[in-house]
Amino acid sequence: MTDTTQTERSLVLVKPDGYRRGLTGEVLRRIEAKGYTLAALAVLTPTREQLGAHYAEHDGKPFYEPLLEFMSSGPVTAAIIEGQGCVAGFRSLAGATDPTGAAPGTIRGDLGRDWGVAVQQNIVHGSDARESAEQEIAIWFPDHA
Ligand code: DAT
Ligand code: MG
Repeated sequence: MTDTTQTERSLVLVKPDGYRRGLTGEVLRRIEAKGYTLAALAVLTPTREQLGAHYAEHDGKPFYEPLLEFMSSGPVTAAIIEGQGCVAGFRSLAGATDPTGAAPGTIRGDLGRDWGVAVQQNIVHGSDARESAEQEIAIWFPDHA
């Protein structure tokens, strides 16, 4: 079980589709409304190097190249969020990977849909474990690693 006595961090990205659609504020609003703290915030267009490190686990999969192409197509908003249980908590706020079937009430369920590219444009990324969160923070916010 998660150790709830220890504050943890997670790495959130509002992906290029979310940024382009002006949904950064809505995503940050939901994070703050849940009670998590914004510890760092940046708008940047990801480099190939950052994306290669961030999505290393998917290297070789059929969707890897299109994913990197999409993720480098424009600015993203990157955030470090903080709070007990925030890694699992943000995954819960984000909803299932495929926005078509993601539950209503979640970011992906309320705001995402299939735009002809299946699950690719699903608005947000959130770390899936404490360890990956710390690895991802080092990629996007080396000053906060
Ligand atoms: P998540 O973002 O929910 O952690 P993931 O780590 O399995 O999901 O995949 C990373 C991203 O890659 C995901 O947000 C969208 C894209 N992706 C995953 N599976 C895909 C698929 N079958 N086809 C196209 N894109 C996919
Ligand atoms: Mg993932």
